[in-house]
Amino acid sequence: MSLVNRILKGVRNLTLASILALSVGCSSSSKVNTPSYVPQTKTYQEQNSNASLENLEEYLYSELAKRVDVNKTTTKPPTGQENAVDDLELRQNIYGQYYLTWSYKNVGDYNQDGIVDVKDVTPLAIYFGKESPLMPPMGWVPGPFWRGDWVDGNKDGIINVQDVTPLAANFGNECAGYKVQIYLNPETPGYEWDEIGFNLADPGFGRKRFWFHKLTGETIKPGMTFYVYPMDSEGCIYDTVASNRVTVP
Ligand SMILES: [Ca+2]
Ligand SMILES: [Ca+2]
Repeated sequence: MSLVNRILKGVRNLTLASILALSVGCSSSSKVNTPSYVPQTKTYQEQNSNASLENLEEYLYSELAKRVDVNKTTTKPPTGQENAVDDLELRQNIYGQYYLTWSYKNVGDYNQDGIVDVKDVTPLAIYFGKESPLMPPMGWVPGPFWRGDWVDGNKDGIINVQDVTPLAANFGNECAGYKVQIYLNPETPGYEWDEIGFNLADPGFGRKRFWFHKLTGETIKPGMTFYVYPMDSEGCIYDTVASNRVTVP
């Protein structure tokens, strides 16, 4: 079934009863007629027992039906403050050469493939009911490189059906990489220095990470300031928000 048809089906299913039933992970159609609000205090096990990929997908389509213009198929880069990089760092390697590094941010892209779409429901089903940030693999210590919160779209500390809403709100957002911008000094306007493609992101074991090594000792001077913007596949950064800035000491 095409996305448009699934969304239209979502419209047909968009009744108060069905939303309430799905919002508590109810998979039985017989329960749709007797919805009841279950507060956040419901245990993780109870929520997990009712979470299915199908239920989450249907809830997503219902959410999309309320938001998406089904005739509009264009993508756009991740916009807004919630998608702005906030951990850009300027570091030096053992040879004294500077490089930039930052974490990938694209709310709703739960499978971290660069685009927010229906495939991002699958990680929700996998991690459903778990606390966020998710624990790193055995032997890894939580730290700046481990930001296991990429599936927790609403940042409430738990992976559940409420993380469908941020997915729907950002549906279609595409991050094809980042543009690296620079201020030569505080008195001059910033301009585009270079860019890095999404395919070069380090998958790691948690949130994807970018490492930008195209800074050379000859050109990097004290006072230079760097920041990054997410871009879509057309290089568009319209309405995106710049990262934090880092300055060469
Ligand atoms: Ca995705
Ligand atoms: Ca959440």
